[in-house]
Amino acid sequence: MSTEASKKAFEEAQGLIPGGVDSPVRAFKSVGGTPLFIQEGQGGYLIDIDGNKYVDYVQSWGPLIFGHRDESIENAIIDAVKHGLSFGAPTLAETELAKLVVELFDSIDKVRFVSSGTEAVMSAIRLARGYTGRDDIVKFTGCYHGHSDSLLVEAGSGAATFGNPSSPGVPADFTKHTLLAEYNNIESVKKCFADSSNIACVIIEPIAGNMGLVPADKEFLHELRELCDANGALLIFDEVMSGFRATLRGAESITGVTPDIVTLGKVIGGGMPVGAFGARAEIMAKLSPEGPVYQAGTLSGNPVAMAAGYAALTKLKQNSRVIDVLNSRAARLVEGMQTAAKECGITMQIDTRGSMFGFFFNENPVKNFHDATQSDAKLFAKFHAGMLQEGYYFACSLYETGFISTATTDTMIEETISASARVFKEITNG
Ligand code: HOZ
Repeated sequence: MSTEASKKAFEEAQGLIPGGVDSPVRAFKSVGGTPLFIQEGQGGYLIDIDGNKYVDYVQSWGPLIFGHRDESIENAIIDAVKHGLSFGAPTLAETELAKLVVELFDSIDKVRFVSSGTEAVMSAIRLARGYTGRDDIVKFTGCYHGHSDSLLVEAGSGAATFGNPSSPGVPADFTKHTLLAEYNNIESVKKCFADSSNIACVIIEPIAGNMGLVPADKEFLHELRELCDANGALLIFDEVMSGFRATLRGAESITGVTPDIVTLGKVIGGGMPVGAFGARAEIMAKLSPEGPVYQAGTLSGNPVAMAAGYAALTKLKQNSRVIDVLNSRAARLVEGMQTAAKECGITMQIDTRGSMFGFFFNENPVKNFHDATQSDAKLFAKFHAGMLQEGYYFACSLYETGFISTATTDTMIEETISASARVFKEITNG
């Protein structure tokens, strides 16, 4: 398989764009090799500019639950484009998408649309601070909530991939208000509350996807809720990644824990740039222009993006069993790979939530970021390179989650498992 065109394109891009990419994790740095430049997507497949075809387990890092070029989403976009790209004024499309979100999430009475997950979370934190009149926030090591200043502290995703989970350029004065706790460890949260009586909110990915896939224990989330209530702090569920992927009605519907604010992204835009944050009316009333907490955006609620998101969520709602079907397929995928690995003496930890899947080359269960860092990164890099050669495109970092779409067929899954068996044999023989 030749990737010459991608190599050349990467060289040129590196001279013009830092690292040749517009988002660090895409650079393939932790797995080696050259990032593939993509020509097009077709359902469950990606085709690179050398003409190689891959089964796509990244799906644009989550948004494409119906795969590439889903007909109904594509048609909705084309239709919206014909009416104009952007107005900077309200459209009916925003209200329609808002209705869907409010209907699906019990905890949300009102929602505001923005253009990215980072923006959604940054705004949600400001809202929590404005609502409580407090400054401190608690976040968990290994959780990633976008790249805004106060959240880029011990973060997962690309930040963890490159070993700089806290970034230069973020003043210490900003991050002194960010208290850190350990995922799935309630004692560490209690300590934060003991250390500060000024905590506005605790923010968590209830299904962490940015240190690999590491779901929170139910009891832990219940205890977190109780601690927040006892201390007058808000609980924010960051579901930018897990929203509409792990389950249709949010982590709250499968954990029984109701957050105060939810942040959304990825699937909610159907592949277009959309983020959102929502909460009960009393909290959202603090947001400008109803209240004093300021937040704004020229392209917020963009009509083309709203149309794509509405088409995606409508299709999901109409086919509500889809997430269960995808969960069985995702489970078959990781179980099959785990068995293939075991036959070669390799231990894999696996998990799925809906159409999200995760695996670690690790002897022990992974419950937090520290556990994740104990995984075999070299083996992951070899596995990634081997699978790419076989025509399977997995996330190029062990600190990311895998995604399947409705276009990922059972046959594709079985073929992936067989390919993984070949790759494991090659790795262990070589
Ligand atoms: N932080 C994103 C996934 N967790 C990566 C996005 C991208 O590089 O496109």
